[in-house]
Amino acid sequence: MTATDKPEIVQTGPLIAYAADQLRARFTVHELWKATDRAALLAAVAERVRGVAVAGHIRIDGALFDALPRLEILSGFGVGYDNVDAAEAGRRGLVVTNTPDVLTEEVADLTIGLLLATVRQLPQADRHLRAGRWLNGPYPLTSSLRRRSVGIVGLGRIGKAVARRLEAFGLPIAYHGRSRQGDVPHRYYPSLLDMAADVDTLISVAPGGAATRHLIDAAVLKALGPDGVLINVGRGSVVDQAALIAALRDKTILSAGLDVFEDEPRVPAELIAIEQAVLLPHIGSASVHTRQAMGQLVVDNLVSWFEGRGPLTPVSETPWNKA
Ligand code: NAP
Ligand code: 8YV
Repeated sequence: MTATDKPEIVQTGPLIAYAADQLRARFTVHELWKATDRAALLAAVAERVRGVAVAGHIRIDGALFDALPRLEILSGFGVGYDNVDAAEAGRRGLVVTNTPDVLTEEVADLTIGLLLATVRQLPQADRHLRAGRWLNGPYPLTSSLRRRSVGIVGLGRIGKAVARRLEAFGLPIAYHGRSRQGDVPHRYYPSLLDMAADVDTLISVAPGGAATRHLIDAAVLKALGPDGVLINVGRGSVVDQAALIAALRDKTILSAGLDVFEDEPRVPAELIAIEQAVLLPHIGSASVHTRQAMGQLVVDNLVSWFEGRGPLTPVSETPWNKA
C-alpha cells in the first residue's frame, strides 16, 4: 500500500501519541481540531473521508454526517459515547464503535480509591499534614466504610467490577438500572428513590445522555440522608449539580466524591469551596496502561473496518451484522 492508497479519516481531537502515531501510519489523517476553518476542512475532504476517529468532547451528530457524505465508521475513544448521536448514525447506516472492557478494571479501581478518599477524607488529611496542622493536634475522626450499605446506579461492566471489589470489603450491595439482571446476587431496586432511602452510599456509573439526565436529583439526595455519600464516576449530567451543591452545603448529605461534572472542565467555585467534597479531573481511565489500550482499540476498529473485517466493538445503536 503506498501513501496515497491510505484511507482518509478525520480525527476530531487530540489522542495519546501511542494511538495518533499508529493512525498516521495507517491512514491519511485530517486533524479537525487544529483547523482554523473546520467547515472548510470538511468541505475539502468530504468526497474522500470514510472514517472518523472521535476524540475530545465535541458533539458528533447529523451536521458532521451531512458534511461527510462518504462516511462509514466513527471510532470513539472512551466507552461512554453520549457526545455522539449514535441513533442518528444507526439510521444512516453508519457504524459507531467505543472502547468497552479495556478500561473496566482501571475505572473500578479509581472508584474504590475515590470512595475511600471521600469517606476517610484522605485529601483533607494530607492537606492537614502539609499545612503543619498536625503539630497542633491530630486530624479529626472521620466517617467509616464500616456498616455502610452501597447502592450502585448502573450495574454494567464497570458497576459489576466495583461490586466485586465492594464484596471483598464486606459491604451489602444493591443496584438500580432499567431492568433486573437475572445473574446478579444483589438486591434490585426498580426505583432509585427507594434504593437511596435504603442505602447510605450511592455510586453512579451510569452513562450520560437524555435518558439519565439529573437522575440523581434533590429528592434522591434527601432520601440518601445525612450520612449519605455520593460517588459519581459515570457522567456529570446524571447528577443535578446545583442540587448536589445545595445538599452538601446544608448537610442534607455528608459528602461527595466526583470524577465527572456537568460542564467539564469547568467546575463551579461553589463546589470547589466545599471542603468535604473530593474532586478529581475525570481521571477514571487515565493511566498510561489503560489509555494505550483504549487508543489501540480506536485504531484496531478502524483498521479492521478498512480491511473488510467489520468493526470490533460496535455500540448497540449500530449493531454489526456479519452476514
Ligand atoms: P455499561 O456496561 O453499558 O453499563 C451501563 C449501565 O448503566 C448498565 O448496567 C445499564 O443498566 C445502566 N443504565 C443505562 N441506562 C440507564 C438508565 N436510563 N437508568 C438507569 N441505569 C441505566 O457501561 P460501562 O462500561 O459500565 O460504562 C458506564 C459508564 O461509565 C460510561 O457510559 C461512561 O459514561 C462512564 N465512564 C466513566 C469513566 C471515567 O473516567 N470517569 C471511564 C469509563 C466510563 P440497564 O440497561 O439495566 O439500565
Ligand atoms: C475517557 C470516559 O477519559 O471511557 C469513558 O467513557 O469517560 C473516559 O475513559 C474519556 O472518554 C476520554 O475523553
